[in-house]
Amino acid sequence: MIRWWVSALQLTELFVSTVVHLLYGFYIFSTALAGDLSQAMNEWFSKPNVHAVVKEEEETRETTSSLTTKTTTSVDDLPPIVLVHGIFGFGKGRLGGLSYFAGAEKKDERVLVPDLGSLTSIYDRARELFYYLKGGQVDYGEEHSMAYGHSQFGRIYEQGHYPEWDEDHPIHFVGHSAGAQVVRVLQQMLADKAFKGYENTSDKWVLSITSLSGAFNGTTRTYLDGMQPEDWRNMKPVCLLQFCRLGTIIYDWLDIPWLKAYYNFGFDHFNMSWKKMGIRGLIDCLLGNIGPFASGDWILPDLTIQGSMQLNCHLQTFPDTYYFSYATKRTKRIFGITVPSGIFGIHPLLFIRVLQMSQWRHPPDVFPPYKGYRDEDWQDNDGALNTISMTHPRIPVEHPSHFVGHDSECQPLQPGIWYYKIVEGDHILFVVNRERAGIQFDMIYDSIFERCRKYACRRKSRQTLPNEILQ
Ligand SMILES: *[C@@H]1O[C@H](CO)[C@@H](O)[C@H](O)[C@H]1NC(C)=O
Ligand SMILES: *[C@@H]1O[C@H](CO)[C@@H](O)[C@H](O)[C@H]1NC(C)=O
Ligand SMILES: CC(=O)N[C@H]1CO[C@H](CO)[C@@H](O)[C@@H]1O
Repeated sequence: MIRWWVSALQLTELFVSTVVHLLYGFYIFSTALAGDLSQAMNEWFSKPNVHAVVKEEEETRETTSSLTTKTTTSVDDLPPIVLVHGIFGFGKGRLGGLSYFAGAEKKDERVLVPDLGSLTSIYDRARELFYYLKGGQVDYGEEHSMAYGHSQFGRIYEQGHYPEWDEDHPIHFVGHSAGAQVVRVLQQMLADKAFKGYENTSDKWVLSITSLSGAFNGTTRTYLDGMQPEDWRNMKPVCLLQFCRLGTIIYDWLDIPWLKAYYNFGFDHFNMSWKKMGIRGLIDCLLGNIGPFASGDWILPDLTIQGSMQLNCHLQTFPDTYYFSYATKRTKRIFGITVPSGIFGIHPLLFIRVLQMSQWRHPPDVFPPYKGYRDEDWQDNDGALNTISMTHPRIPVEHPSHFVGHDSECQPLQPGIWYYKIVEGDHILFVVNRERAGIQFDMIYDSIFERCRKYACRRKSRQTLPNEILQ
């Protein structure tokens, strides 16, 4: 009787959490869509004689010419700032032109917003990002693609978005959530000279990395959503992520062109469309014999604590790159218990997620992810990631870091150290919907872009170091 009661409870919990998560996803996109629509309306009404669809390139050119009159450097000399999205994210041109970064890309003359697939693994995203910038056909690497059962070659970028990219033309990266880890992996690949035909790559191709709620140490959210703490590459048989898996497989198999142009999970290199694998392949995929979810080459395993540790083992913090990180937190401690900090200014669905994560306990019968793991360390969170994971890379080894209470504390900014701030806010405060963050939105992005522009050229700045370049 008790046993029956328990499983009924578990089922109810599963049902409730599924509904909550679906609504949460829906919430993100609906607020974003609403924001986008109202923006489109504004543009429509404020510029009645301009064609409704203004090409972004034209816009950039306009600002370019107005800028060149003001300053002596032309926009083409500025290092691009590349905004890298996280899980379920998307780049420029998806979802009807919606902006994942809530329009922050308009704050600077030279910003790129690549589209790296919303559920693909961190490794695959990093490979993709390289070719997006350099141009050419994405090469996932022979060894990796054999190991994970996907094609070695992927999408073709006819034209790179920054083909001159090299040590003398380095780039600033800003990553949100998993995007921050993607950039670290890419920098390591550059240092390891991991791109065939590009033997000259080095860590110095990256001028700075700024992380917004970056996923460095993994998140307990993955276990709450269904990854197994004891077997982190696999999901529980019944869980929220299973719905996500089924949905993705069917979406990719149906392969409806306009739908995929609108939104893409990024698994094209797994050949999951009906044309390529037929009914049999679909069944094999659904049964978990083939595909990204079977081999573990997708984003969720990379976001578990164990998966992050495995990635971090190979990732360095480099001495010539500037690192900055904004960790978000929506919890506080009262009488030794971690609880969400207030119910105002947070969406009820996010509130539930924050609460869930603050109550997470590692199952006592399962080996902890690392020696010295404590639940208390992982209770502060922003609804998607644990705050401890976002400040700087910590496991298995801690990287140099410096907590910034006030901006004046990091003068002058040194390369090779992770400067971090802790910001009161939830995980999606700085993406999708600009209105939610209010004035904080502009403050954060303005300071990021300003910092990037101050460190525009490493070579020149080297000569003027140490005291001239301040933030
Ligand atoms: C996927 O299909 C392409 C041809 O469309 C083929 O070259 C490639 O080898 C296939 N990959 C896998 C993993 O089957
Ligand atoms: C690699 O860099 C060296 C100097 O740093 C340069 O002489 C050489 O041409 C570069 N090779 C390629 C393929 O870009
Ligand atoms: C939360 C946290 O920091 N988790 C671990 C990250 O890495 C450090 C260093 O190994 C551990 O001490 C932390 O407990």
